[in-house]
Amino acid sequence: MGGVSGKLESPETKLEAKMVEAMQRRASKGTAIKSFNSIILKFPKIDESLRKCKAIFEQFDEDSNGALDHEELKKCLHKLGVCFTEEEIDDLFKACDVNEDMGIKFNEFVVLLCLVYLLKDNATESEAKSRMGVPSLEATFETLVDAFVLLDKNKDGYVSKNEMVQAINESGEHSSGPIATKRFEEMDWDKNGWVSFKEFLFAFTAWVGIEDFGDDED
Ligand SMILES: [Ca+2]
Ligand SMILES: [Ca+2]
Ligand SMILES: [Ca+2]
Repeated sequence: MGGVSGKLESPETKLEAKMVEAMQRRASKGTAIKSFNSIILKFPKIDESLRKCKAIFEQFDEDSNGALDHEELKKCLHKLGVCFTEEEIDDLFKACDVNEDMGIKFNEFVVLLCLVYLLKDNATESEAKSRMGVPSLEATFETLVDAFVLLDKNKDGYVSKNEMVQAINESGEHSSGPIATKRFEEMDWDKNGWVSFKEFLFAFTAWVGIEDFGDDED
């Protein structure tokens, strides 16, 4: 860990600081995932549980406009048993509403729930048993957290390009350098050279193909 010169700037928001802290706490417990490839093998399972997540989303999108507004989100989190303050919900909403149109779309909703899942990790043991009353979804979020922990070798709460290269190298891919760089650039939205858990989640939901969900019916 020592000897890193380009020190990471402090997290921009209180929420991000909390995320990093929660991720570091989680990382100290280790990860159940051993390689980058094994994450990819879990995609079908993840896909399945995200479809359940879609049902929850639609249920709380009361006016069926394809996005959760503030009120709809608050009701949804309440129903899932998430006890967050008004301010925390606001912060989450802002952090996940990436195109700032004041509505949480489905892919943003998945990211938001996963952030909630991670943040609730500091609940007491008994509370932590079921953090949001949707076990299959929680298993998926656990996988996503595990995947991030696998990538974040030095456990500083961010994934650097080197860490990405290392993870893909270990998976035994040929010409892993370019692949890792490409993956990394897909993830690092704000191009600051670090991938936060939030950025990772947005990229991940795109990889799993979550965008294709919506247009089946309706
Ligand atoms: Ca709505
Ligand atoms: Ca790191
Ligand atoms: Ca970044």
